[in-house]
Amino acid sequence: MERNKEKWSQLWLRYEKKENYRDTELCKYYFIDGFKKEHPVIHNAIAEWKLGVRRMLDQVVEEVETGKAKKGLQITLTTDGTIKNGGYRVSEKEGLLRLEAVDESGVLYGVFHILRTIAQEKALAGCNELCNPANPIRIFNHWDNMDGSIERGYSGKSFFFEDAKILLNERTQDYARMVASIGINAVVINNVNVLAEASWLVTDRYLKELSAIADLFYGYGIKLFLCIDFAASITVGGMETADPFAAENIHWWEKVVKNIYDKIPNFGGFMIKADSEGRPGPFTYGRTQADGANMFGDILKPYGGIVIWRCFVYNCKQDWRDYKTDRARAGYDNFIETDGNYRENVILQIKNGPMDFQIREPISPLLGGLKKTNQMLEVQIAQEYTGHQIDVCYLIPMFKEILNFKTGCCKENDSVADIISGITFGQQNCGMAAVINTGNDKNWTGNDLAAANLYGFGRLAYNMNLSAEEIAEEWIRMTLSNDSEVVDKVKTILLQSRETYEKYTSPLGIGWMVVCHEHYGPSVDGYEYSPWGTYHRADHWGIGVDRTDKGTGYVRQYYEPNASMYNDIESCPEELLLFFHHVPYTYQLKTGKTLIQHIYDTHFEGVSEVEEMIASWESIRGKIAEEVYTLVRTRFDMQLANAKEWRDQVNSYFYRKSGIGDEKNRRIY
Ligand code: GCW
Repeated sequence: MERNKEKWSQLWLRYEKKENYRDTELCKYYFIDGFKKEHPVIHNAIAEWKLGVRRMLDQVVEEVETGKAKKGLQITLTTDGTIKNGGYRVSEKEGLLRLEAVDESGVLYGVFHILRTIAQEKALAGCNELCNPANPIRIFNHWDNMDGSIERGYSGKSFFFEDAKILLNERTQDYARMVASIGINAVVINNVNVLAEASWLVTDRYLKELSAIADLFYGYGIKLFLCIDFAASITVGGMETADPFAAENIHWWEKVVKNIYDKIPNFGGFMIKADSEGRPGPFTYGRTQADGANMFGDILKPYGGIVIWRCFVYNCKQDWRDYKTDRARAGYDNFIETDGNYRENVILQIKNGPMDFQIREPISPLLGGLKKTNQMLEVQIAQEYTGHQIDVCYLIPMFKEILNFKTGCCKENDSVADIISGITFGQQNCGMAAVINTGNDKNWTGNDLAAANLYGFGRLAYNMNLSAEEIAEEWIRMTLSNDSEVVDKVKTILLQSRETYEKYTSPLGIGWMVVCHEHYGPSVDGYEYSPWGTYHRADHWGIGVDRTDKGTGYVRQYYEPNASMYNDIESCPEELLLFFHHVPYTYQLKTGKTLIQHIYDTHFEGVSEVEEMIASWESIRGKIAEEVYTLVRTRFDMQLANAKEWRDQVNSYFYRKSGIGDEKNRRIY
């Protein structure tokens, strides 16, 4: 098959040839009205248009003079007030396919929209669609290190760095095309843990290469951001202090920032992980998180730069005997009092849950807890805790739940989606971030099916109204096949995969139980006696962390009615039961089952569901590229083995703790 010949996969931009596409005529000619052809973004949009049409419709696209053509694609700069920056309208009338936008990115996204329509074999004739980006900032966070390794990377090495060198090649360009095609407009290329050589990225040692990357990105409407070492003035500059109030520190950064913008005028700004997991930060100097963030905000302001400051600040040297300190509380406790103290160009980036990207967590109470501070949601499509891109775990349904959560911060427009998109508090600097799941593997994401998360995040960040199912279907059609059996079966696999993963791993929101540091495979007590603040507190009587008023009091970080809902075991959503309550094994769930029986049943079900997925995958063999089929099939074997291991360890553990057997007498060890 053709894909074997590719150096790397073209993912959803593979532009497979279409037989019998009806609207071919609409794609023969194009003309540009109002935009400058030489603008890099317009240039790239046209190049993509030509490529897509040549490959899918076997047709050479011709440019004609404005006004001469009566049919074809007309790209128009409009002043239409309904179209926002990065937005577009695509409509067709009497053979004229109009793409209207107010800026170049809108044109690029519009072209990708049309190509997406063709790739899915859908009609262009008669279309009329207005699309505006929901979130101002739609950013990917790479955790790539300069030696080429990737923290939490499950698909090969970095394609940005190798042996302390910056890479820039065809693959970088394909990356930019891919992410632009789904509406991403910002990228951080290096790890938030800025170690050793990476601290030097902000200096002349690397700025030339970085400027070339920024130029390439610019042509695809993407801004380059860098993660910085909070203490770089010490580690790189040789200063005595990184105190945000110290003049020598401030001056050092002023020079650094000026130099960056001299070389990269379009530079986006900094992302900073401070006072977290051993990284330096303002707390070292007795300053607040706001003091630290604002120092950078002030320095970047004259250049239009932005500071993205992470809220992942917690005590990672906890004593497991201490039942009062609660890691879940940390983000809120560390940041809530600084609400309103941040500069306009500072954004707080908040992980979706209060812990750390578990398969099920409540929503971070900081989202909406903060009312006067720019905030951005951070999710993780790198499957650190969700199967390492070996196990299938389509995360878009989870992201939808997060976005739809009603925080209670206002009477209306109080959902996470409203908050991060700027609707609730009128913010401009806000949006969505994802820790990305790519590497230099041929298929970019290790498991081919993991690319659905890559695609899905971008589409969702651009249009939060899309459903997880719509996104899955688009991705399957463009990546695997338009065959209806393939679409249906793969969609079912994807849509059920998160629940399946949840079933065979840790139950009812408790999380963890993973092999330490590695985070793949079961180890029920792996983190139980560790300093990381990640405990399940299982004993002979029951399991779960009491975060109610009687416990750590975490529930009170939510607004009403959520606080009371979580506080009361009766109204607490059952999928989060063990996150909020310490519950006896004999507790009866709404299904009528006891907690212990629920644990047994879900673990057996989880494994059966993986077996069903495998059978379903096997049934589409021959209908999709063999290379993809085989690779995913191999990963399914690994997933099945993993699921069985989880099932047997978790079930045996709880059988041994509780002494209560399985009602159905299945094999427990
Ligand atoms: O999930 C944890 C990871 C760390 C990561 C950290 C973070 C980049 O285990 O590897 O560090 O989160 O988000 O900063």
